[in-house]
Amino acid sequence: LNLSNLLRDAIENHELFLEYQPQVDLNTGKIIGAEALMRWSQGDGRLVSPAEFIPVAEATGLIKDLGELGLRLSCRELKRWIESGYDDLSMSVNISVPQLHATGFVETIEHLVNEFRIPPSLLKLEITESLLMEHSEAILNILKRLSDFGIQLSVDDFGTGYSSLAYLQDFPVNDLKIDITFIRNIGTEHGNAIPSAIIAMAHSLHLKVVAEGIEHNRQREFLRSRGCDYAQGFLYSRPVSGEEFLEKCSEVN
Ligand code: G
Ligand code: G
Ligand code: MN
Ligand code: NA
Repeated sequence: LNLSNLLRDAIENHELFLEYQPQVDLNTGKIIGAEALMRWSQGDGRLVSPAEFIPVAEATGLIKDLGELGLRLSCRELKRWIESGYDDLSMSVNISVPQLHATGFVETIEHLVNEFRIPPSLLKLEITESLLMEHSEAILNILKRLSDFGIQLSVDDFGTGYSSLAYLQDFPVNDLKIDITFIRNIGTEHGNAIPSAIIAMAHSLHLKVVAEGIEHNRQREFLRSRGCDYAQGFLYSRPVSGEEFLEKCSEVN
């Protein structure tokens, strides 16, 4: 019984679901959307981390089905939020590199947006720096088609890869997510320099900045002082169910 077979069954047995971690406007404190994070609750109730099962899905080709499931659940939930009266919350979905390369990716996105009748601008795809580093025409083409369709694009884990600064101007991305490792170092001797530089650079390229993994008030205050746009982290909320997410919106927004 290897993880790959278990995962295949898990997709069919509906053991996979999403949690939503709120993203907050650093100035107003209002919730502007959420990042969808996949969860696997096995038959016996044991939780397996996506850090464990996503790489398995990528290696075995299951990522296409798993990715489509994640996108479908995200769009369905986003539709729910709109119907609950929150018509400007964004939904960020993590996309892995082989998923984006698989045939029909753009068509799948277009199909889901049309099926659920959601504004494409509310759907945000998180791609990693390494994808931009490939700097291939095929990827540029896919990202342009998504962008032309109105989908937002976000660079996840920004700053952890090789420098993709030169490529940023060529890709139609909307925002950068400063990686958690840099947020952790805020307040240490040299720890403020990198987040400050990323924010300044992003703004001069007209990109928005999301800081992820905020756990402490001093991190929030520092990022706010530097003009960072959005924040995500345990200080605000852990990833929660769709219902809990809407409850939080009704408290804060
Ligand atoms: O939620 P944490 O929640 O533990 O996520 C661990 C890792 O799994 C992160 O790198 C996150 O981006 C990734 N991840 C979570 N959900 C998904 C998903 O639906 N698709 C992909 N490709 N990665 C995901
Ligand atoms: O790779 P990606 O950025 O998608 O990963 C998101 C991961 O970050 C998820 O595992 C999520 O649970 C985790 N996360 C979100 N907020 C915090 C936080 O404040 N602290 C820590 N340690 N992890 C966080
Ligand atoms: Mn992410
Ligand atoms: Na990240």
